[in-house]
Amino acid sequence: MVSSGVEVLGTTYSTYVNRVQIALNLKFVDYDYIEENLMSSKSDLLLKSNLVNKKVPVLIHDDKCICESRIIVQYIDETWTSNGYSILPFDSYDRAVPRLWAAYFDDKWIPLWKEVSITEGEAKDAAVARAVEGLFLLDEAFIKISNGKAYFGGESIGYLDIVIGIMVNWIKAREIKANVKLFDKTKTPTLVKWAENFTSNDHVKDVLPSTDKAVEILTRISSRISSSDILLKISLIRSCYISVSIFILHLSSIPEFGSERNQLLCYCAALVAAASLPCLLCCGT
Ligand SMILES: N[C@@H](CCC(=O)N[C@@H](CS)C(=O)NCC(=O)O)C(=O)O
Repeated sequence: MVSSGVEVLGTTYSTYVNRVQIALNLKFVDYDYIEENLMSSKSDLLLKSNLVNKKVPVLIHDDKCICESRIIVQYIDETWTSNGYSILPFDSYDRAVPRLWAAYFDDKWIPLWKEVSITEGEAKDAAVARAVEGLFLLDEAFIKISNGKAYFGGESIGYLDIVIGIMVNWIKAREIKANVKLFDKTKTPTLVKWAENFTSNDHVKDVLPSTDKAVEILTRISSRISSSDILLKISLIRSCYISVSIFILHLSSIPEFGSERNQLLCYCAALVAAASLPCLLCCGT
């Protein structure tokens, strides 16, 4: 590793932070990791280094702060050009393609994945079908982009591998938790093979939590939420106020609040007459 005056503000088990860690590994850049405890108050360092949304990851390089995981990965690639290999291709069209699919993944697919975790019954079946359809699109994209090689980046891990790959074990964990099939060998065979290649890569395997660990974390989050850490009290009838609240919880990266919906609905039934809904219950208040 090359000593480089680099710090990463992160939080444990953040997929977005993992993107940055993998990119730094690929470039053999040494860095200091600073853990942010997002459950308590954010540090002054985080507040002043990410003025846009105060989220991790933040890369601090020679007193410059770079935010947003995808932007950070590109920054790393463009800054340490002589380390390792190029994460994004040189040709501008070849760069545009993985960027487009990365935007698709973050903006369109991740919300589908979250929907799988917060819906039940027919709504869940529909969410799973749409998520699988999304993976099918990615499988087709993989065939075109990878040119028959192991990764979206070709012979080695590239930008799109990093953006999507950090979710592999979480997707598998969600399959176990929600008893659904998302990575399907019959529907998306190349993507299933790619997922194996990615998670076993030396630059990646120590960064990502194992699937078992991810299951443990998802279980911990849902039991914490069902014991009323963060509950959105909702009525059976969805009002626009409730939709807005759910939307904001999604934006705030609180993906698990709805997974106990059945229980929530029972819990809320008693409240419907007494209180205005929605109402956010956070740590008992
Ligand atoms: N779009 C951002 C998302 C980063 C993000 O959501 N980070 C979460 C941790 S996984 C966070 O800092 N949450 C704190 C908050 O929402 O205030 C990125 O790609 O870096």
